[in-house]
Amino acid sequence: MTHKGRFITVEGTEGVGKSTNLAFVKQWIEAEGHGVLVSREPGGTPLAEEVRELLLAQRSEPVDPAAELLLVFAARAQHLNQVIVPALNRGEWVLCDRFTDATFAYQGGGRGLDTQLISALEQQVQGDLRPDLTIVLDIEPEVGLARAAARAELDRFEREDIAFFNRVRQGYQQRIEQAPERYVQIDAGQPLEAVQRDIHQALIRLAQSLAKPG
Ligand code: Z5A
Repeated sequence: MTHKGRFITVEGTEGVGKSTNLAFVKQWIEAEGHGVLVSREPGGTPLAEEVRELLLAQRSEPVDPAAELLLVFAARAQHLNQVIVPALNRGEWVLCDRFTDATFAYQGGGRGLDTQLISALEQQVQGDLRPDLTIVLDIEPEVGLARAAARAELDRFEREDIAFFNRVRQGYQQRIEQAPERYVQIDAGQPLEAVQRDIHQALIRLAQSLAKPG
């Protein structure tokens, strides 16, 4: 699949600062003179936002990991085809709060599902579409959870134990090791100013690579 716009995703464990830094990346893209569409996963369309509510709601019935995985990809298929691909085809940049790396990290690492199954669904739903750049904000899960807990009522994922989030964090590490050229990992435990300085450097490198002929 070829597209004219660029696709940037921001990832990490809970409370790592994705929302805070998404605004910073959006400003940079606009300053570079590009139109930008900001979205999130799960979500990004009315139907996909309904699926998000299903996924995040605290419930007494245990949620089967395979059911969780398929709901995530159901929302993604809708989001991709209704929002992301049309925006990229219009030449806009798409900036997304989480995408399929979160599925590898949460459903693969956290829940222990087979990553080959996740790869098969990724190929089925996305074809060859992958982000041009993924910013992975990395933090000790304890620190991120404390930030998230200070802010709002915990959702179904945020109630998981530290071992779960350590596996999620490892899941992100494995993704980075498999295709390091697509990722930039940033120490999100630093003061915000230092985090944004590092993100800015990564964006400059992306702009330089896009400016190269071929
Ligand atoms: N999920 C999944 O399982 N599989 C999938 O494929 C996908 C998702 C796509 C919803 O995601 C859930 O969906 C998610 C995984 C699952 N698990 N949960 N929960 P979400 O992205 O909506 O949820 P989240 O990870 O909890 O995001 P969040 O709570 O919005 O956190 P955040 O955006 O990363 O953090 P923030 O709001 O920008 O910052 C948190 C606080 O820290 C805030 O008060 C900031 O002011 C503060 N902050 C930020 N940076 C700093 C620094 N550097 N220093 C100090 N304080 C800071």
